[in-house]
Amino acid sequence: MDTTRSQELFDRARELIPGGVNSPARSWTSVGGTPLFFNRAEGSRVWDEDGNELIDYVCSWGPMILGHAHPAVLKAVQSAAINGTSFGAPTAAEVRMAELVVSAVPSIEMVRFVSSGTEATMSALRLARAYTGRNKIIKLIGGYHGHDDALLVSAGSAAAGHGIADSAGVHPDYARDTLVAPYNDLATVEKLFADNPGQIAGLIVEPIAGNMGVVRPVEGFLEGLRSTTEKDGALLLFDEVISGFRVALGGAQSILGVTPDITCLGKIVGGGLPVGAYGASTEIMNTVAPLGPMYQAGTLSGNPVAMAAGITMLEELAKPGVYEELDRKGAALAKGLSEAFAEAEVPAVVNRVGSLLTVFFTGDPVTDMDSASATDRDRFAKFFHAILEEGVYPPPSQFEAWFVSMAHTDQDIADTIAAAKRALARI
Ligand code: KE4
Repeated sequence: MDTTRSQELFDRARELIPGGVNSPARSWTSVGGTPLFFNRAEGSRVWDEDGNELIDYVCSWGPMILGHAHPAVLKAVQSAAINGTSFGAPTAAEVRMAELVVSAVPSIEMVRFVSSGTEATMSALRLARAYTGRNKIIKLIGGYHGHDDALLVSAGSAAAGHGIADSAGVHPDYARDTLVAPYNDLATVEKLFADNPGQIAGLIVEPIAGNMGVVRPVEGFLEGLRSTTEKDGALLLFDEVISGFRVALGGAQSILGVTPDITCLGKIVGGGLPVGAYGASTEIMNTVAPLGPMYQAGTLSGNPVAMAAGITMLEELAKPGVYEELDRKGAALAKGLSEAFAEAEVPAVVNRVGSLLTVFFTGDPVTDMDSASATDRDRFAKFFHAILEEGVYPPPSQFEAWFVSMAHTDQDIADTIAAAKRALARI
């Protein structure tokens, strides 16, 4: 692949922007090489500055569940933008968006929009502390919830790939109140509650983990978190920034049958524009300013252009058959990849939930950060570059999810599997 233009841009970008990127997940640090600079995307395809066309499984790390540049989303954005891009005043679009979120997500009776997933989880934590009057929180090792200080402890995603699980600059007093347990380890969570009775404000968890790569909750794990938090008077927070509107319109909570106290949303909810959200019962949300003592604000929160994208996205996703189709395509891709690895006699597992999946190079199950970290990450890096050369763009990191969209055709899936076979032959 000719990547001359990307290289030139990367050289210049690195003089101006730390690592040449505005988010470490894009830096390819864990797979090596020069990140491709994209300039166009449509449906399941992305094009880089050197004209290379790729089948995309990053999909902007999740938002592009309808495929890139969806005509209805673009039309809604354009129609909104010509009326002005931001007023700093309430709009009808925010009401419509709130109606869609409240009607879709079981735990949400009232919602506040912000501009990123990080803002959503940061605000949700503050809300849990404000509502309970307690200071400690629990998160799971390998859970990534954005870059809020209290949550950059044993984090996943690029924080794990970069070995900065505990980021520099986080005040030790702040991190001290963040307790951690391995994902899927209910006994350790219960011990943390026993050792800190009446002191935990909330436990935040990705109900389907996406930032260790995809890891499912084991039978009874989420139910155990629900009953343990309830018993202690702590809140249960579901970080559904990835799983929200991804695995079902109501998110993981609607298919796994466990209802949290607070839900955090992002990615898909903004249709590719900057939107995050946190929601809960009216009783809990009455704590939020201007109603209550917990302050949270934002110049561009509920931005009308972003709301237009989100409204169109959610209305499209509410149409019948969408999630069955996403699951069918996810299953076809996972099956084909597994067969390709078996044929090449390469030990690999594919963890999948719906249209979310991750390939791990290991012969053992991957159920938490330890087992995810123990997989063959060198082979992942080699496979990444080899399949890229074959025209397929998976996430440039082991600790991320592959995202399948409504725009990925059966032919795309077949081409991806064929590309994987050729890639395996190369490595
Ligand atoms: P943002 O602030 O990046 O919008 O959302 C933070 C966040 C919160 N919760 C979960 C479960 C998340 O996955 C994320 C962000 N995900 C990463 C990668 N998995 C986004 C990619 C990036 O950091 O550039």
